[in-house]
Amino acid sequence: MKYKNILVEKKNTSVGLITLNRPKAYNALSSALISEVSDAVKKFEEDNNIGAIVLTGGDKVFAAGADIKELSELDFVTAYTSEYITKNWQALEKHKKPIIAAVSGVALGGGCELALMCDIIICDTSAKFGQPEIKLGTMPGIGGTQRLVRIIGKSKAMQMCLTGDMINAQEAKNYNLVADVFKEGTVLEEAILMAEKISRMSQPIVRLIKESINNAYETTLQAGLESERKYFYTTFNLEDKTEGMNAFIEKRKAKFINK
Ligand code: DAK
Repeated sequence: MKYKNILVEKKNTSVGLITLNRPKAYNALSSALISEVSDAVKKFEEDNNIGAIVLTGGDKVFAAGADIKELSELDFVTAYTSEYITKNWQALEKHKKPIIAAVSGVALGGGCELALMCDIIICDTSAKFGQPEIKLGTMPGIGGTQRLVRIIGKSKAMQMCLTGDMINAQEAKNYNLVADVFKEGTVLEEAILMAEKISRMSQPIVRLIKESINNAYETTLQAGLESERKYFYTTFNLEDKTEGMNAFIEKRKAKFINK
């Protein structure tokens, strides 16, 4: 697939970088753009050298949401029966490797929801998050009333979705929407460093941890603890577990082989 709406590259062989690239339209998430992101994510999934992905919109804007010009032409029957670009969004939800969203500027509507599908969100001080769909006479459709409320709580999620008001980077940090806020112009570099660090860990363990944390959203505490314990015992089958513990005892850096 030839990409027209995104830029894709590998950083230091182990990090997959996807940059949304429709700057004139504030990186509006057209069907074509989302299908390209989905394709790029799938290719990185198949690439054994890639340990983590960074998703960014560049240094001015993350994404201003779904493409309103495209949405304005949709009616209920077409949107519902064609499952309006749902499958392509799901590629991100189902991706097994960690995805870090590096946010500068606005992440609105589907842009905020896209960041919420990632495993870690970091941003710089220029970031603003919002669910302004109500101002367009519609509502969030891909996680804004579900993922957001689980992270920032009911009251703030209600306020954001019912007023359409944005929150800034510091508020996003206070509400645990983002893991960290960095100085303007440095978030991408920080995201790549973080992705590289994750890529140096044992990849089967990275995958188990991601799965286990995501399980916490889907299950009861007891069931989650039970499955976490089983995942933990599973790690004792790995050569990387022997290497990691020996390296600690021998006071050297572990060299993981992903086995
Ligand atoms: N779509 C299309 N074009 C957009 C856009 C968008 N979301 N946001 C900005 N643009 C375009 C503008 O039309 C303008 O284009 P030209 O007129 O120059 O051709 C250009 O970007 C610059 O925008 P402005 O002139 O408005 O620039 P400002 O700096 O004054 O304002 C802004 C920037 C980002 C605050 C403003 O543009 C804005 O409020 N944008 C709309 C934000 C918004 O309402 N987003 C929510 C969209 S609804 C689903 C999947 C996804 C979704 C739902 C379901 N399923 C799979 C089920 C998501 C829905 C949404 O996100």
